[in-house]
Amino acid sequence: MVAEPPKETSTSRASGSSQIREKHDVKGVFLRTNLRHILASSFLQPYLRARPRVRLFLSGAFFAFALVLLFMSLPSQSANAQGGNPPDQPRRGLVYKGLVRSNRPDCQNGFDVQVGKGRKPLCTHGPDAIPAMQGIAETVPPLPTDVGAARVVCSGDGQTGRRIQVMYVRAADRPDRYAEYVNSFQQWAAAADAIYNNSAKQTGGERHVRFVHDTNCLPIVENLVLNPEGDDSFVNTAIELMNRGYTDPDRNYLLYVDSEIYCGIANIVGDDSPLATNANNSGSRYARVDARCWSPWVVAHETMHTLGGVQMSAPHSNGGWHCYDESDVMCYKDSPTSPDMQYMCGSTNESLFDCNKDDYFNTNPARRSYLATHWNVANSAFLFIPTTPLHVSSLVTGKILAKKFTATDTFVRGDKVVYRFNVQTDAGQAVAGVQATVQVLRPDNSVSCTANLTSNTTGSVEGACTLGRNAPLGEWKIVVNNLTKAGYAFAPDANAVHVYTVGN
Ligand SMILES: [Ca+2]
Ligand SMILES: [Ca+2]
Ligand SMILES: [Ca+2]
Ligand SMILES: [Zn+2]
Repeated sequence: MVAEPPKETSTSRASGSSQIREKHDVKGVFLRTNLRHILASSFLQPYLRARPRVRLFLSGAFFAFALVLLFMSLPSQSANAQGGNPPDQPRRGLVYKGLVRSNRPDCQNGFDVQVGKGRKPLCTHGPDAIPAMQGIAETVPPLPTDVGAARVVCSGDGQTGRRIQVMYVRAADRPDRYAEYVNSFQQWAAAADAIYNNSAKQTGGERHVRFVHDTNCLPIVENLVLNPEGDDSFVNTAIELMNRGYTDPDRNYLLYVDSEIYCGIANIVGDDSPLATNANNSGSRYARVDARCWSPWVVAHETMHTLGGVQMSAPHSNGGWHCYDESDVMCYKDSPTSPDMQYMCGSTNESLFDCNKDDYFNTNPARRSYLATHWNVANSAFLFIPTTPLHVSSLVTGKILAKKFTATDTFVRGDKVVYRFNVQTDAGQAVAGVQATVQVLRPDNSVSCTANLTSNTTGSVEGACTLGRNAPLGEWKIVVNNLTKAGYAFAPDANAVHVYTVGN
């Protein structure tokens, strides 16, 4: 059957709709003719008689009333929704169980995660939908084992300070897949770290995630078993983790949860202060990534939330703790009412943070710009700029005889003890301009001399300490206590101490 184009002539009487069209199109008196007769004694009468301005008001009121009727009559798609939560869409990882619309100012447009009496609720923007690129409905398979790729950038002892603790979390009624996946968890963490660092490089900087790691720079993955209900909702997971002591303010927790409920969901707090006291600059926050979304991209997205991106005051905030200036890990249309995406950066930026570096991450923000005056995750205490380890080498003592340095470890009272050492990297490369703090200690470890010296162009440092007439006899020590230079860190070892003897 071929649809007939609507006729524009007054001869058409084929159907009611063409009749209305004809009258409306031809004469423009549609309301005054047919409908007025039909509705002559209806509730629309006052509307029809009213003046235009009142008519406008009445039509607005009628429209609103009709919307309410329409909404009430919907065969509740939102049967699962509670307290005005959006409808669940489990296939997309959108589950709102246990979340309560927040009215707290630091959780604007978000949800309270009510973690029990006497505890301040946590905040979340809600579940993140499975991204198109993830595009699967099952557990992500493990990666080929590659210890090299699983390493992260080492930071200090792997324990102290603000760090992200990686955890494998499963409910007691789920099979244990720790051994099968532990290397993959490390690899996804390391690849998420690359997203942070590649984003820093865009502004000439360097930033790595400070993970809890072992001496081989492999992130330590804790293996935690929850009650059977512990994985059922974000609030259950948070409560059980808190009850079990995962509340260290120096830790944010990256939870690889062996469940298919969510894609990812995480805590965030509304605090856009640029200061180190920003609430997002300390723990303990939870970033939960479920098995359908185990990937660097989702790990990067959820951990970024726990570090405070994207604040509602950001220039391109979409009003839901994300952004609309794509391409960007943190930007997506997270609700039908959020602004449409604007493609201001190329598609390669989809695996990088902050298109144009103006909303939440910039290692070098312009003076007075938004990120110079508001919370900038590049300044997070959970991130760090790696430093090159500096070592002391060839620390020796000696005397100057005939203007020449002669090495010796034996001295008498009144001697001028000259010491020398080199400053170098792990690779043995000399480093100039390093500030060195040196102490000369008596046999009882009391301080005889202290000096602040600087390495010369060949990385060499020289100092001296003269022995007094009453200098105690025995074993003395030269100790290099610190080496400082931007981009480097002192790595003390046995080479930083030298022992010599003072005798008669
Ligand atoms: Ca369960
Ligand atoms: Ca995006
Ligand atoms: Ca941006
Ligand atoms: Zn998100």
